[in-house]
Amino acid sequence: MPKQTIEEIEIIPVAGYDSMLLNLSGAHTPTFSRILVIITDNVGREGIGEIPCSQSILDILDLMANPLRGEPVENYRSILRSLLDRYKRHDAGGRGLQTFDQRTTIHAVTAIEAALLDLRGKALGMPVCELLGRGKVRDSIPFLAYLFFVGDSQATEFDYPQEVAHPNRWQSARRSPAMDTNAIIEQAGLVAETYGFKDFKLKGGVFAPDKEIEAVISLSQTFPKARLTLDPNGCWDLSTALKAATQLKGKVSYLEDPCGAEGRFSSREIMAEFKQRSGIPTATNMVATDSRELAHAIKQSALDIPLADPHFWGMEGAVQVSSLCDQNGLSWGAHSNNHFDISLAMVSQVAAAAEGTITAIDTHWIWQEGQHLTLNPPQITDGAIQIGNTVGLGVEIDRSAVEQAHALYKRVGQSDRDDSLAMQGLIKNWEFDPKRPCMVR
Ligand code: GKR
Ligand code: MG
Repeated sequence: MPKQTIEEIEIIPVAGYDSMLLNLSGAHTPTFSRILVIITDNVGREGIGEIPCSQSILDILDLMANPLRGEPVENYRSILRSLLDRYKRHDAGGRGLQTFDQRTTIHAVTAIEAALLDLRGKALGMPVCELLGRGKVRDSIPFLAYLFFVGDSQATEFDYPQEVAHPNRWQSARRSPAMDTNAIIEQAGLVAETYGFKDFKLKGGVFAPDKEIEAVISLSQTFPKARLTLDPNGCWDLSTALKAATQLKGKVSYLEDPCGAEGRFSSREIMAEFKQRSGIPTATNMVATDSRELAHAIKQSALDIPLADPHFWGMEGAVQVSSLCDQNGLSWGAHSNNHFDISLAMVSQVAAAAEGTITAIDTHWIWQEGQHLTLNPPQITDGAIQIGNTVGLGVEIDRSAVEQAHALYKRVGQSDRDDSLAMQGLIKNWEFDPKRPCMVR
């Protein structure tokens, strides 16, 4: 049999529509951008990867792509290792202070990893999860309902999509403002009805802590059986987080990044103190984002649930985190940003191979569903995605949808995410402050 080799690599920035979702970084603009990497092998099979978009990732992918042509796909591990070694200096500054991870190399390499794993799986007739870690561990992947306060986009000059006439009750509601507890409860009800979620996460870092705590308490009363969490992205100081903990104990299953670095103390030291004094388990996508940070977090007992998003850990890297979790009595979870269906398939395959206990996986999909880039997007039913008999990532690219999403990207003309732009439409001259909720100015 001839070797499977890399024939062609396409790097395609794409955009999709979004709601005015509020978070510590500001407000989501009407569109979000992602990068697709499509690798074609010597018999014409296509492997796909999807990652967040930035100009620096696009530039580095251009550098990485050319030398890969003609390489055997089965050497994907050494290909990925040498790319990481060669370009790791670009990530030396870490993830940055925003709610989203701003590294370059790890994202670029993950896009190539996903596409190569997809190709390998297709050639071997097996799902990607069988190629990761110790193979498939589970078939059913639980996801959570990711609730957001939503700004009044009509009060700004930005042109957000309006879907009020959509036949689906959730999709007709998701672009409308949601600025108080009642609106969050309504959101939770609609997504639970549509997708069957049993877990809810509220994005905090928007209003003063009391208002967000009130919303979570109300969620716990309305959905007494649900697992709940709140994520203020580290903007509370330790004393605020501990006060919140007394009100939320018994109502949340864990708190995500309730606090962060403070004065002379590191984020992991403060999280450890919070965890010990509050007795509430902690999760993070901010303070344990690479092996060295994770090792410190484990040594200091700062953490119960590392949210090992494969987009910034790599797919195999995220599965390795799950083994570490299993050996250290932690649970594994994954973080998300706005994404299309290819990322949903990537995360599902990684979670299928994750060892030990996993917590329901984050996804922004509820805000995007309907904008598919594949012919067969994964479906969330009963709060979960079933792996079933997938081959590769289990999705096939929809070329015409990708063309349209690329045309939208070109029309928007913005590759890097900047939530301060739309936020300034709500609050004049608004500036990011990692220690102040975005509506508190
Ligand atoms: O989509 O606005 C957002 C979130 O705040 C995102 O940027 C975070 O990276 O979902 C993320 C989180 O869990 O922190
Ligand atoms: Mg988070």
